[in-house]
Amino acid sequence: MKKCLVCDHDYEPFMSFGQMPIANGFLSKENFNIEYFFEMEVAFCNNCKMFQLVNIPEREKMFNENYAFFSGTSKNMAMHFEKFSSHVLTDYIGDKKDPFIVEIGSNDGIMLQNFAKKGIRHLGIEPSENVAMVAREKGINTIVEFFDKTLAEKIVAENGQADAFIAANVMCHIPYIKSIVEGIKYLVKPDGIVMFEDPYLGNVIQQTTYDQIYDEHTFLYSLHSIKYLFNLFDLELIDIEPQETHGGSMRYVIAHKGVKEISINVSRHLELEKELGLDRPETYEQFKLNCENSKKSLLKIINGIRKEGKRIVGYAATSKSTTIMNFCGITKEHLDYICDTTPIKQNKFSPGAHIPVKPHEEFQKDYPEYALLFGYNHSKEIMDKEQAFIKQGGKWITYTPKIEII
Ligand code: DWN
Ligand code: SAH
Ligand code: ZN
Repeated sequence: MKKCLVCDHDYEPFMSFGQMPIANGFLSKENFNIEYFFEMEVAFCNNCKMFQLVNIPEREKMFNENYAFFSGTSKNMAMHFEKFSSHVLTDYIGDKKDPFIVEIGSNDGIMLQNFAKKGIRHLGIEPSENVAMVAREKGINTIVEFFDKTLAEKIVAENGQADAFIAANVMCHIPYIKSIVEGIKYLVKPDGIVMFEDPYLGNVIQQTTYDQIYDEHTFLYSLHSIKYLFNLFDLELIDIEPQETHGGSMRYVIAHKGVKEISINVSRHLELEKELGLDRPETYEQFKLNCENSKKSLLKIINGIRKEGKRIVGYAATSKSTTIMNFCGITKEHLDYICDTTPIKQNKFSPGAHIPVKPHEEFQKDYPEYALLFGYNHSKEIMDKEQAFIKQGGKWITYTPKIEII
């Protein structure tokens, strides 16, 4: 019997995606034979309603000085975080004197640059040294550490408590989440605010975007599970704001219990989650079937094109694509290569499937007939810049929101 990471109840995994590599572990040929794999099983805890991975690789295997994801690769995400920052300042900081903002998973500074530019006191906590250095070069105060309760105590001793604790796409990455929430409780001022966003379980279930499941994503949160988790430490969910980023995310606003007014949005959305069945195990049994059907349909399209002898290139070597390729058994027989704008990924091979990753220029030099859109969460940004591919007859294969050729 396995135990829930949040409430310690026993659970049974409801599905295995099979052997998976490190999603951002792009590698060279010499390292093929020492590549690390783990069995990617998922479970739903019917007590605290947390959706979670069963086996989780050591954190240093994922987050280290060779971390391959640089947040700054998307212009639209930079705009998104500019709005996030203004929202924090306007609606939650107001005219507070000398506010102090703490962000975890601050990566290359895509969020904190907006506070730094305004001369606002800030601190980024980012364990992946290479991305943290990019932030430091931009003048953003960053420490190369993993956040937890112990680090929270150190930060408070050195800087005092924070007015705002913010995070994007990192709270769901941390199996020792209880130590994080305990740290937040200690770090944030009595009238302070916690605001974070992560891919939303509701979107994953509704759109069968199972590619949001990979080593880094220990949890997929819902209002139900977040409410339970923060309540353990006398913190409460006071508002939520659905987001379109990363294929559907949820932003959670949290405060110390009893201090701030709770928006009607919270109870309304909890009801919606019940209608969706996010609080019931049967939903996940159905999700499993949906994942298997999605795999079959995608392979049918890809195999059909390959039978005609036409070429397919993967577009954007996202972490999510690691799950798609390894679960569906997509290999270099299917994709010539994957194009991506991130230098550290280029001229290496994709994790597990070992498909070459090439610079974006390669794609523009010699268009294939089809491109498999792994970066669907950036589709607007990508479509805008790939007008020439489309005009000369290039087609996209998409697997969300629908499996189709467009
Ligand atoms: O949760 C996470 C999110 C925030 O970022 C992390 N665990 C890891 C990462 O997930 P991802 O790799 O799935 O994120 P993206 O933003 O979907 O990946 C973008 C990738 O696509 C990068 O490798 C850059 C590439 N890209 C590209 O080649 N051309 C992106 C854009 C916008 C483009 O035009
Ligand atoms: N916030 C950025 C980056 C998300 S990727 C964005 O939304 O684009 C997740 C980041 O969290 C990685 O840079 C990783 O190194 C970092 N991370 C992982 N565990 C962490 C921890 N315990 N404390 C702080 N950051 C952590
Ligand atoms: Zn639980």
